[in-house]
Amino acid sequence: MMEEKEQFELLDHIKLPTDLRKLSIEQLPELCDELRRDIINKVSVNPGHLASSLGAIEITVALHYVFDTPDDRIVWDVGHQAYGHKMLTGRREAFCTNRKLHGVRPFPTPVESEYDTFTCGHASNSISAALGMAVAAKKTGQAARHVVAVIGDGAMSGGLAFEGLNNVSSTPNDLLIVLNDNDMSIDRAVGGMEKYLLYLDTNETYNRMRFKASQWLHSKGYLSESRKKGILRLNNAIKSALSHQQNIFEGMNIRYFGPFDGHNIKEIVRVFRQLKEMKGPKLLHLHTTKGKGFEPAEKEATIWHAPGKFDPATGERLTQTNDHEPPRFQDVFGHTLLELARSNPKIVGVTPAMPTGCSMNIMMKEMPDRTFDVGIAEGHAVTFSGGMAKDAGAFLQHIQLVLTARLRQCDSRRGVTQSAGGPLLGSGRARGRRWPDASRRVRYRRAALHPPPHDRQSDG
Ligand SMILES: Cc1ncc(C[n+]2csc(CCOP(=O)(O)OP(=O)(O)O)c2C)c(N)n1
Repeated sequence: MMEEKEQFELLDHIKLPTDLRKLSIEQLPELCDELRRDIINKVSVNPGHLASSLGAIEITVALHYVFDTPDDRIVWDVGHQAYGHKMLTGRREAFCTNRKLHGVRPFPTPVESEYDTFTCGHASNSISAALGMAVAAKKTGQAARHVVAVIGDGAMSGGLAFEGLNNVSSTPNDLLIVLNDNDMSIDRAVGGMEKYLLYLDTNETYNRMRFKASQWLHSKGYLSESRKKGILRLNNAIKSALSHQQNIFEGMNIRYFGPFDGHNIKEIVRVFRQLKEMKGPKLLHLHTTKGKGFEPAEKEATIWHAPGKFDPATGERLTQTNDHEPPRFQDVFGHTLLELARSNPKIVGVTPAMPTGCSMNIMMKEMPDRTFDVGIAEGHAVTFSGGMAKDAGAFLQHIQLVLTARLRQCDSRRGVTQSAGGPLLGSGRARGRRWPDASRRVRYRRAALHPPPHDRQSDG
């Protein structure tokens, strides 16, 4: 299929965010539509991640509209939602080379652009990196610089994100954390944090009232920095009393705002402008739809996370069925795992947020009680498996991880396999040495795969 060269009234004139900032706020909804259509067209012929970028369009446009990028810093988490960001920051023409050798890289990286503030690829690191930048800005006399971390609800389930939040709460900084909450990881997001965010949504009226009240106090000059903390504490106490639950972010001295509609571009711009001027760490909770604006992706976000080629007009996926091709490594493993689990009741499956990507969904369907999606938490996945293996006498735990993300659990594996005594079996997917993004290259294969005793790993 030939790539369709659609003309765009606004987007065609935007080479860099400085062009975007010349538009009126009234023009932004149209720009968002154009950017969405352009991404859909381009990804349909040159496959990559789709649904996450479509869901983050308004956040992307609003950030570059309100903040003075690249001097202000936007730190993306994972980076698979940053196609809009790449298109608005000088890489639109070259985007047809996305994920190709020497082409545009799949995730943001400072090697490619000054607008890419940090190397992305693996989840949950944006808060830590952004906090480091916020502290560095103060140390280097650039106190006016704003730093924003953009993190998905899936990535927020990762331990590293919690470590970042913990440090944000105790280090003086003006960081803004944007929580892009679409209820999805690659598969449906899981875990206590996810349920907690859902609860926060249900307190929308309270949160809106509080935001308006704080705006009013601020405009009247009643909200001095010294008074803010006291008011925040009072707010928390009232909210906790009303809801019988503490706001986890505010409990950590990170001011919480939201949830707002993450597709209402005018509202997000307004909120960003207000938060930009606010001192201290704050978190803005935006509710978005993964795959927004492309019906098939909205309906089946997991498939459309990275759908391969497709027809943008009909939404039909153009998967090549070549009978001569060998089956995918992860599918062989998924079927084998199920077969083994049927004959050995001691086998369980543990996956850190990759049931579909690593084909553990095959076992999940038949044995939901013996499979565990633990969220984006590689270290936890391994240690949790070790605990089970030790006390439930399970001989074989099958943990599925993306190979390169396994580096996050190397240390855990050693401790676990020693105490569990029984074998752990891991499998993962990997890219080649020449893959255009460093986070997915298997340069560290040896470190990731070298097995401690009783630990067998394989990769494909
Ligand atoms: C450490 C690590 N584990 C697993 C992955 C695989 N992975 C890529 S994107 C993703 C889901 C991220 O969900 P979220 O942050 O909510 O973003 P969304 O796609 O929903 O916009 C996962 C699990 C990864 N990139 N890094």
